[in-house]
Amino acid sequence: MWVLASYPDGMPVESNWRLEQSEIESPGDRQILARALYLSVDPYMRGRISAKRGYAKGVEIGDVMIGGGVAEVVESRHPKWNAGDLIETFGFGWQEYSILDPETVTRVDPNIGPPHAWLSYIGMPGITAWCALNNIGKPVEGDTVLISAASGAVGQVAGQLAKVAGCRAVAVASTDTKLDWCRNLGYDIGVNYRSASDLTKEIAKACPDGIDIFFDNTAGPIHDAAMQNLALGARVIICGTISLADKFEAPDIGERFLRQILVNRAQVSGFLVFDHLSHYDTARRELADLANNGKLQFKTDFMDGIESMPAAFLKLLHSENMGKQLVRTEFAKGLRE
Ligand code: NAP
Ligand code: FER
Repeated sequence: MWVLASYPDGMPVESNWRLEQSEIESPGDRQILARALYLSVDPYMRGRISAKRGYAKGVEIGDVMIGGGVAEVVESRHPKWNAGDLIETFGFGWQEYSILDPETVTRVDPNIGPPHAWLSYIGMPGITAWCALNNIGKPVEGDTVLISAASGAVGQVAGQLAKVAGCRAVAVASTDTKLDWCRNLGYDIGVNYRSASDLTKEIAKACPDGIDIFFDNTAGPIHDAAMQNLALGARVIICGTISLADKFEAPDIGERFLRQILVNRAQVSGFLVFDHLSHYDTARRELADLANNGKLQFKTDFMDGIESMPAAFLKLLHSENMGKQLVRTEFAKGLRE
């Protein structure tokens, strides 16, 4: 199991975690013991290991690192669960075995999608894309939707859902390879934020009628450039702030966009997927239908072995993942991917 060894000072590094061995314990009454098949690494984890954060859900030094996973039940002391059942839970932790309270887990039905997909396009990231776009963005046919981290777990789905809604989808990503993948997914055009000499102008060129929905996964300079290209009545979804990963503890100082918001009567909304629990089933069903009908493509980036957890997480913060980053354990051998 990986425990938090120290809080990061700026950008997290591998030595912020420590790999420890421990005995596999037995489940208590009405509990289950499960072994990991796939473990998820997600950008939100940066916030949970911030020394500054000090809020209840943060990870303490010496605690097992938090994280979601898809796992197989190996022992059950709960009447509704049997060895061999597959589960998905947000509360698995960076470890191979976990004792869980079944009230906190979702049953994985492999007929809806392959087990790993429950952590990606029919799991938290896909549901984030669905809820943020539909419930906050409220797309209208013909809208221009600009999406940052466009080739990532959330971005891939958001771009394709924008196209399903009849919108023009504009990708922002770090490399031309990622932008080529976005074009493959159906995005109309892409902007490489690293090679652009003037990002505000590049976005203006890609969005000649302005941005109706800005699906912001990054904050930082991409946010600054997009905010200067809003259309009348724009909806700005603040979904993620990953570009701040190396300065999480410092105030986010930069330009202000109150004039742009006022003049365009734009709405800026913070989004958290956990506020949308009542939409999870609908979102999952729609995403699974699209995928099963060949209308939703998705790339997953697998690393193997529990030892890879910190490295896999750091790939996200350094833009090195190609699609949803997961860690696969030896127990996942033979599963449909
Ligand atoms: P992801 O996009 O698969 O991976 C992270 C991506 O962030 C990287 O591949 C990289 O893409 C981009 N990135 C990293 N550093 C950056 C920087 N300095 N500037 C610009 N882009 C940078 O991860 P994900 O799971 O789909 O999450 C995407 C965003 O959604 C995150 O901000 C996450 O916190 C947010 N999210 C929010 C919720 C919620 O409920 N609010 C739920 C899930 C996810 P490039 O190669 O394009 O740079
Ligand atoms: C995320 C970014 C931020 C995320 C959650 C948060 C689930 C915020 C969590 C909190 O403050 O409770 O990607 O994904």
